[in-house]
Amino acid sequence: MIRTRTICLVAWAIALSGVPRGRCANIIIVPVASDGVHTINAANNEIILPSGGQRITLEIFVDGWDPDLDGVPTLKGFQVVVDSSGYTNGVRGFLTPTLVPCSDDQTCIDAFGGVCSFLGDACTVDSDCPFVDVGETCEGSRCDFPILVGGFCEPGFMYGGRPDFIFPPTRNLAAVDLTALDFRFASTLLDPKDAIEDPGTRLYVGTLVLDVSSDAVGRYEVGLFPSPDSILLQVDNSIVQPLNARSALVLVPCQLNSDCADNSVCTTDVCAPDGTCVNTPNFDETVSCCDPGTGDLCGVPSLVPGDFDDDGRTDLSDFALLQRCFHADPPTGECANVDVSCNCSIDADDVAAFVAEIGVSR
Ligand SMILES: [Ca+2]
Ligand SMILES: [Ca+2]
Ligand SMILES: [Ca+2]
Ligand SMILES: [Ca+2]
Repeated sequence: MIRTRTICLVAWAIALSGVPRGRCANIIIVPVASDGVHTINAANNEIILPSGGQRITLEIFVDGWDPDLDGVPTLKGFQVVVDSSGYTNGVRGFLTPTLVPCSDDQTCIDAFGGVCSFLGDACTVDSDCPFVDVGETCEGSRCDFPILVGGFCEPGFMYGGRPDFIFPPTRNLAAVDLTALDFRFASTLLDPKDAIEDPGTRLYVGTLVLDVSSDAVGRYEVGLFPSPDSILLQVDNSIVQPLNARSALVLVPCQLNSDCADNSVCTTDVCAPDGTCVNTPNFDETVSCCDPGTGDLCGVPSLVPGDFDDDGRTDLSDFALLQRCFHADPPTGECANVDVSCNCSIDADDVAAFVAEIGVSR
């Protein structure tokens, strides 16, 4: 993410004269609404909720694929992939796609916005449109989640009827893949001659509806994967580079230090004046690890995480030691520095942490 931004800034710096400053291809997900009390800090791209238990709406936009606005290149397709890894980034609670039970599309339009009408390219036979009436067409969330089964309104959708929707609604092939939590929004124009000039403003590509759990405290991130997961496709089939991706933030501020409890006695939990939690280790991480349940100290951290034999590489010889030490709780002797997650237990979390370090040489 940071690397992408840097390239983008360099591109601006090179294109010094005659070019609108600060323009670059962007995808951004913006918090726009909540069904409860909230404020939106646009500068931080953050929605602030006094408490969890709310349904929030976020919208995805793209812009900037033609920085000098001279009509070249034009855009004929896109794919934007949501990064859900920050849905659990708070101290407690989580974000999750909103599930609204439904038996027809109108329920979903009522819940999430959009419009149903009897105009346009409506379905003509019942089997084509199990959740709407023959002759009806709906733009927005459909009663089609899980995909093709229905039962819930799609929590990720494109509302093609919006005036700022990127492509002419009847002249593009659009789909939102909701089969994984990293929702994937994609569309391509049916006729390349319709390719879109950069208007110099943000254009809408999709909507995401999330529930903030009632116990939520802390700051969560709703990310977008940069290139190559997300792409803007030019009419000549080349990909716009660089592509800057900007996340939305969801903050449920803490009120008390007890709001920041992280189930570890190895950290001191403080609610900072700005409503964010700070969980500071209360032991010296450079000399020992700590059991979060008891506070007992154990072992020693490896100088480089995963490089247990300290030869500068994290490789299979280190993995062999990790296998020998599995369930050595607390780790001692040759296992003393094998506790990658530093919680006085050698288990699956250490394997995951180790795998993340494989092949890293410093
Ligand atoms: Ca241009
Ligand atoms: Ca703690
Ligand atoms: Ca090693
Ligand atoms: Ca561990």
